[in-house]
Amino acid sequence: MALVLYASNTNKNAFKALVTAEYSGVKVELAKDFVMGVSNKTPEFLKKNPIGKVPVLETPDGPIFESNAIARYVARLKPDNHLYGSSLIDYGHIEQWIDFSATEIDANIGRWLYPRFGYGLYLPPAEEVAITALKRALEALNSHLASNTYLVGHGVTLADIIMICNLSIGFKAIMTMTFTSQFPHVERYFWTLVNQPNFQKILGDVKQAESIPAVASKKPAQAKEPAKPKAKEESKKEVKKEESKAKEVAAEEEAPKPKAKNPLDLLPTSKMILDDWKRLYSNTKTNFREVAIKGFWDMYDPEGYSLWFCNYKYNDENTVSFVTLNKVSGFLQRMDLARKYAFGKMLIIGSEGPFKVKGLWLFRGTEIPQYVLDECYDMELYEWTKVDINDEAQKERVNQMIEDAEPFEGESLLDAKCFK
Ligand SMILES: N[C@@H](CCC(=O)N[C@@H](CS)C(=O)NCC(=O)O)C(=O)O
Repeated sequence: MALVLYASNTNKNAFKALVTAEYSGVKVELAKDFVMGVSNKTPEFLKKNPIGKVPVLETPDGPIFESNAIARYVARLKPDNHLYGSSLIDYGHIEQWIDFSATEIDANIGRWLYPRFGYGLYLPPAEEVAITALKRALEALNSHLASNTYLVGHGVTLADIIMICNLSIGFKAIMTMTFTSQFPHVERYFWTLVNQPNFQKILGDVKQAESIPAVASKKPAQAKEPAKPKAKEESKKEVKKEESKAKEVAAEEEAPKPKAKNPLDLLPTSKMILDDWKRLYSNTKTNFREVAIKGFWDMYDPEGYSLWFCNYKYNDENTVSFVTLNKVSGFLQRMDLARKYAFGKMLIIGSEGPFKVKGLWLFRGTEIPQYVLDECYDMELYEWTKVDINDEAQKERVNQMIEDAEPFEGESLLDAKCFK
């Protein structure tokens, strides 16, 4: 008889046990009629897991909660299961990677993703810390996978199952190709395993996130009023609300929504055509000041566009040239979402570290577009100052940045990158 697992059919934590069951020839099935947010709040369920979270596995000897513990139990149902390796040291390494996956990968993906989904407070510096920690973990994983097909030994183990399930929510919901391409061995490992029949059967076709989800809501949490006894109608409404919230949670990743028009497309028409400027910039090879810079100011429309200086907040960390250059390239890649509405120049300044990173950006609209601030996390890493075009000194600084003038503010340039 199959063991019953309480969870929705999109829950990556439940997938751990289900994939393990596939590899082990054990029967585990999802509880029928389970509704996330409702079924797991009943007194009956709370006896199985007092915290009311899923997954929970019902066994002949009682329930088990915590997805990794459940997956371990399922693996152990098969004696001498190859998922646990073939030696004590394999076992040690499998447990090592399971813990690494939980604490370094899953936790940091969650700290990045869930506040954006509105589960928890969204704080840009906290997000930055989570992304840095996740990158550190993925770099370590990437190095290991540079010379290993699997985490341990020469076949799939429980460590791979748990790692792939944890990575799956990241790949599906927030880790775009721009992000994961920094970790090519992790990409190869993930796509190879997730397409193995035993994973495919449970996870289905996995599609990588194309963009970083926008922050769901920035409203500060309201102080809760003391609970009042609810009228019958009101509590019915509450149940309905719970149910629809439950459905949202169960969906785990949102279904693609029809694309809303970018608010920048609704702005009054501007006399400045961004593509004309980008073309002029690219095609001007000589007399840059007289042709490109003059052309820029001739076409610049301060009502339809704005200019911004940016200054990296953590320049003292830019001690290694290629790391600094990669950081700026990553920023420009992530700005891809603004290609139709922006032009930028980024200067990496100095002949030796720490290098200064300063830039100039032209944005459609008189403010920095809100969706760029929300969706490109690098924006937080810079101080932004609006250019006062009535100030000749600031205008001259704009000119120097557009033309990569050297020396810039008394220093040579390590590099200049253009976003167009
Ligand atoms: N560490 C737990 C995490 C369980 C967990 O966070 N479950 C979520 C769904 S993926 C849940 O039940 N949330 C409902 C709630 O927080 O009430 C595990 O691995 O099983």
